[in-house]
Amino acid sequence: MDINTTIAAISTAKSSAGISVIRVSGEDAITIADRIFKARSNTKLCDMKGYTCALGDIYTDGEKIDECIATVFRAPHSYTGENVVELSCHGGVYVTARVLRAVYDAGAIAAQAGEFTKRAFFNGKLDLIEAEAVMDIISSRSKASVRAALEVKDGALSKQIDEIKAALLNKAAHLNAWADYPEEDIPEVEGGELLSALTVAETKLKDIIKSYDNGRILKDGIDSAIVGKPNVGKSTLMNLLAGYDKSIVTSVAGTTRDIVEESVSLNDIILNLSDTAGIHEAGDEIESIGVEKAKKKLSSASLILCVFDSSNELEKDDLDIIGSVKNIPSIAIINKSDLPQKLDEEKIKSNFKEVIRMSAKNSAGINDLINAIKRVYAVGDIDTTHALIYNERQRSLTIKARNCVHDAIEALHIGMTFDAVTVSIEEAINYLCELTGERVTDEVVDRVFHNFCVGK
Ligand SMILES: Nc1nc2c(ncn2[C@@H]2O[C@H](COP(=O)(O)OP(=O)(O)OP(=O)(O)O)[C@@H](O)[C@H]2O)c(=O)[nH]1
Ligand SMILES: [Mg+2]
Repeated sequence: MDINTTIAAISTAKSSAGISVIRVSGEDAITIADRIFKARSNTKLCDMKGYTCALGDIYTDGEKIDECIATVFRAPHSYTGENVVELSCHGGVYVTARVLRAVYDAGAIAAQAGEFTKRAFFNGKLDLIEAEAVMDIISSRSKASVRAALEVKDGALSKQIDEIKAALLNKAAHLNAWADYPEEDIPEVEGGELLSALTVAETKLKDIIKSYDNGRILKDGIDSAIVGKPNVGKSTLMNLLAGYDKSIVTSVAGTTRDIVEESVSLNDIILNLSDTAGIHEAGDEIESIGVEKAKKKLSSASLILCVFDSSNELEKDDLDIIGSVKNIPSIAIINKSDLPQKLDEEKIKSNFKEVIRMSAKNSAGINDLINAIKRVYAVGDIDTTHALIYNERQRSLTIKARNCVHDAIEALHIGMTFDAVTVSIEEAINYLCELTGERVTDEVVDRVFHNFCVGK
């Protein structure tokens, strides 16, 4: 990436819309925009202050191609930290592409995927964790995950990491000074104090590592299988949660043969649902393949929505299914509550922590189900104002840093020299610097921005 160039890209979705934004960033952004933009007030963009805008038209070869609003941002007060002009033009796919072409012809070059955010990183506007959060905000599918990603973007996680790093740096500096300059009047390193500082750092790192599971739940959702014997209403439940007819529903037992998948967002939680074939002694080959697939899904899912038909008595197939979900987080759904009830619920209640009654056909009981899922996964307890780590890169570096702090604590415990302790603390600091991007290779930076879209 050549940071001296001026780049441009369409920053909004490439489809017909009310407006589209073309973002131009780099030292020459304002000069380039002035070559094609004529303000109705005749003001030149280069004479405008940052955070101001003008209404005008875009011209190419003397031909007016669109009217637009140009907003000027002056370095360093912009998203990238560079001069930026955002041209908000009409959102037609063709007209937007023409305006972008005009910007290229005036001297800008095409931005790479994630290049605006990459420049923001190189210009110190964001650290690597905050840059990753930008992508998380864009890809968020639930209110809670946006909230959590915004916290990270605003620096909540970086602040915690910086605090841990500062405490470790403080100790490493003291240890080094004390070892390297014995003739100076440097106060002796006190083992107890060092140990307690390291223990605090380790606890904080452990808490951050623990937040990963919550981060994954909020971001990627919970893999959930809808299981039960045939005809209990699994597909009806699937359709209710999906909000449309995803699965085929009939009164014939054995309707669903294959796995039907859909990802749904319910308030603060995302469920990656799999509707499965009714589990029982299958009559034909096709059905038995479906039943095998259902059993496999049952054993791999993170959450089981186990459906029972309350208008019928409990049968052996139901009991077998109850037996196979024993060690998996499960919710018993006693369906068809609108019909005369024949099911003895006691057997179910004694096997499930969460039992809810619903009528999937009449959309009754869905809130009880959502609340039960939240209780099973303690989603309501996830503190989205407390920074969560979201990805493997962050998790593995935090674990490595924590292991080094742990090694330092062990070294102290077994009475090793302070030199050995210092080495482990410095290693932990290096991992934390890599986490925030202070010390990081180009390869890592490229990997982080690899998944970004063009225009961001
Ligand atoms: N009265 C009533 N009928 C329901 C309810 N839920 C589902 N049904 C009916 O039960 C029948 C079976 O529903 P499905 O959703 O296809 O059941 P399934 O468990 O997916 O069945 P298979 O795919 O065959 O295993 C259909 O006729 C549904 O309309 C309910 O809450 N109340
Ligand atoms: Mg079905």
